[in-house]
Amino acid sequence: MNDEGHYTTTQSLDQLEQEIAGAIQAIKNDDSAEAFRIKYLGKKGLFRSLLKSVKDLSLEERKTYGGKLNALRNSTEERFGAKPWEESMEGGEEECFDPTLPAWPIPKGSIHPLTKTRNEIVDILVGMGFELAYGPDVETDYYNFEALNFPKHHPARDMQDTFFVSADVLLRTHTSPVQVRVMENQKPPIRSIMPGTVYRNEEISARSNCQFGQIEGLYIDENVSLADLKGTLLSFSRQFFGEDTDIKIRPSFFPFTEPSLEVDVRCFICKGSGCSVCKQSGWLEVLGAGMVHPNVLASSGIDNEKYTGFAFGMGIDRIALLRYGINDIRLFYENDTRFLRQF
Ligand code: 2U9
Repeated sequence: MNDEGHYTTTQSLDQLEQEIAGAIQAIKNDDSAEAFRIKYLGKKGLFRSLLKSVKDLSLEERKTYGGKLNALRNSTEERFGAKPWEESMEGGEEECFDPTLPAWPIPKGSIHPLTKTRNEIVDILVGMGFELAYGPDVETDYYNFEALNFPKHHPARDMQDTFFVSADVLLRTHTSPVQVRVMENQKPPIRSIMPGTVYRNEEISARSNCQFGQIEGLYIDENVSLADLKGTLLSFSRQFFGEDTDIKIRPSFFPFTEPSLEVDVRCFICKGSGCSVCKQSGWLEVLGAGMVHPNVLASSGIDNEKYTGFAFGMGIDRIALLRYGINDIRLFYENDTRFLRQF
């Protein structure tokens, strides 16, 4: 039996009215609205076919049944035309707000591997009693070279290595000028560390960049000895690279320290047996250090008869490369989130 068969009596139209009310309430979007329209109000819809059959009824029935059917069709058109389903939508189906849905994940940033490495180094050194000091990236020749005992024609002063702003102004090539400023402004004992960016006019490659992060430390007091330096570096290396770390000290040269030395740590990847990170040597070169040159103390107004000091420096980028087993330093500066997301 088709639908019309159900609604051929005046009483059954009450039932139809209820059915229609429920069907309008169930409309949620444009597709279900169109389905409703076709079913009830369309050319081949229920009202059309019911109204067609009215002509076959008796005069009395036509009046009662026909009148009621017409009224129901009009009220249905009116209620459908008011589009009550749109009230629960804001600007269409796509924007319909359902507070029960799980929220979109909020993209989270992460700490940059260079920042992470720097923070870990700083935390260890601060824990050992060093205080932080900062200074300008744009320096004068005096603070970057002269006060640090660089002879007038030292190759590091060359245009090839240094970015000059003018004959006397340059981008610092190390963080040591900050230590000079600290020495000028403080009396010993001085225990300071200086993290910061330095600039060198070098060809950019997987191994070196024209800017990188550095941390230097300086300790000046009476009776500071090479043994204090060795103890400090061993303690730092064990805290940073692991408590079973061995260090190896080799002689070196820097204009601002005498004697100067370089420190290797036992490769923390292969534990000394040889791997690609340590180039089969079993050792990794991680920092430079030395006893502050008496000329450097004197030029910043510190009595070099009474005081001695040690200094050390390390490149943050190089340590981060080793630590995370990365083979190209440029990755740190490209800000590719596929790389950064891993830290
Ligand atoms: C003052 C006196 C002495 C700081 C030092 C080094 C040795 C050193 C390098 C490590 C890798 C630079 O980033 S790197 O290329 N640094 O080897 N730095 S001693 O000596 C100072 C600093 C300030 C007044």
